[in-house]
Amino acid sequence: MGLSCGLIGISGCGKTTIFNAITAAGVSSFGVTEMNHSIVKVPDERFKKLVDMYHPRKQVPATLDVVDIPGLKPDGNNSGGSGFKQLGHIKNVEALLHVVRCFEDQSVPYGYDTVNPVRDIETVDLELMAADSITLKNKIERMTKKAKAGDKDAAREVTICEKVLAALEQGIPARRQEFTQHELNSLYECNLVSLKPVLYVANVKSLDSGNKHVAALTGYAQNEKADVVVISGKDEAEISQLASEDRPEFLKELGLQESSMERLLNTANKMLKMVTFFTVGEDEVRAWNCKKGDKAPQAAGKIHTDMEKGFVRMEVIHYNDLMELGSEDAVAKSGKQHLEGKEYEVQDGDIVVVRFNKSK
Ligand SMILES: Nc1nc2c(ncn2[C@@H]2O[C@H](COP(=O)(O)OP(=O)(O)O)[C@@H](O)[C@H]2O)c(=O)[nH]1
Ligand SMILES: [Mg+2]
Repeated sequence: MGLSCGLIGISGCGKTTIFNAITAAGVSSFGVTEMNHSIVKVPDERFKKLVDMYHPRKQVPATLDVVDIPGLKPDGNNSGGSGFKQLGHIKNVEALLHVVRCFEDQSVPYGYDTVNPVRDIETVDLELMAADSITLKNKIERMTKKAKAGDKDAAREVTICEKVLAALEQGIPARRQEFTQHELNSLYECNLVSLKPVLYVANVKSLDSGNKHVAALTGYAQNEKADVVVISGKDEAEISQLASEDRPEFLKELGLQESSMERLLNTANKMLKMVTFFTVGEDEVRAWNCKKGDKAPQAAGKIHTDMEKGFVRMEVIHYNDLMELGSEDAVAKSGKQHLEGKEYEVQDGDIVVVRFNKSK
């Protein structure tokens, strides 16, 4: 399963347009209430090279789930947690691509008279925080009852939730609060939406430098150590509809080396600390994703749950060594193949074989 990202932002900021640019889906921009969903292949040079080397019968690149979550309409009445009717969809994604309108165009309807990225981000964050407040209050209520019955763990959970709630009430989204690992574990089941990592997408009319809205957004994002990707949504959505061989020329005209999708995905992968590893062979070359720090059995579990349960060991060579030395045999002879156990952290570019006991 791929990683999932949700496009969020105020109605009219360009989410659907950017969804089209990323997925080349060609979805109508005016179906405001429709939720669009697409699975996109993550572009990866290494994957292509492995396919060239093995000529497998089947090739499966890593994928990313992209969801276009219908937005928030600013009507001055959005602070009660009701703006995002689609909140459930936000709960289901692992990362948020927050699209921020940075283009001025009176002809494109928008809830506000002016363009103001910081105001827009704060409006959306208020919504996310309102939803989290409800989640936390519910948990506090449940845990308080247990605590009264003498459950010490529940009492500690109440303390943690109250701390987060107090900070939310001061306007600090959970992702900007500091937590110990213990606190994070305790909050895990709450699935707080304001804790999800955010990548800001500045939607501009043209990629010329000197857009003051982009500058404001970038300044804001720096404060929370978030990344910003600048996209000319409309132009790139149009380019994504062209035949793939024609796209590079038009991208070049915009002054771009790679498409917005590639820039977005690369930045999102970095933000989410994703690790790509591979399985190779004549049958199949396949790319997999896990999180940085995942141990070998967890990573093997992405391939098959049996591999996690019955994990014995992992045989690993690195992509770079394979490319440098030309074959698996050569890598093995050079002593660069290694056998790893349950404590091994899978590295980006690892090519693995999992040995495991089949469950009965
Ligand atoms: N001028 C201009 N219009 C854009 C740009 N991006 C999107 N739009 C237009 O803005 C309108 C709203 O975009 P849409 O993607 O539907 O926004 P959503 O409500 O966030 O999904 C559409 O009419 C788009 O054509 C842009 O970069 N420049
Ligand atoms: Mg839309």
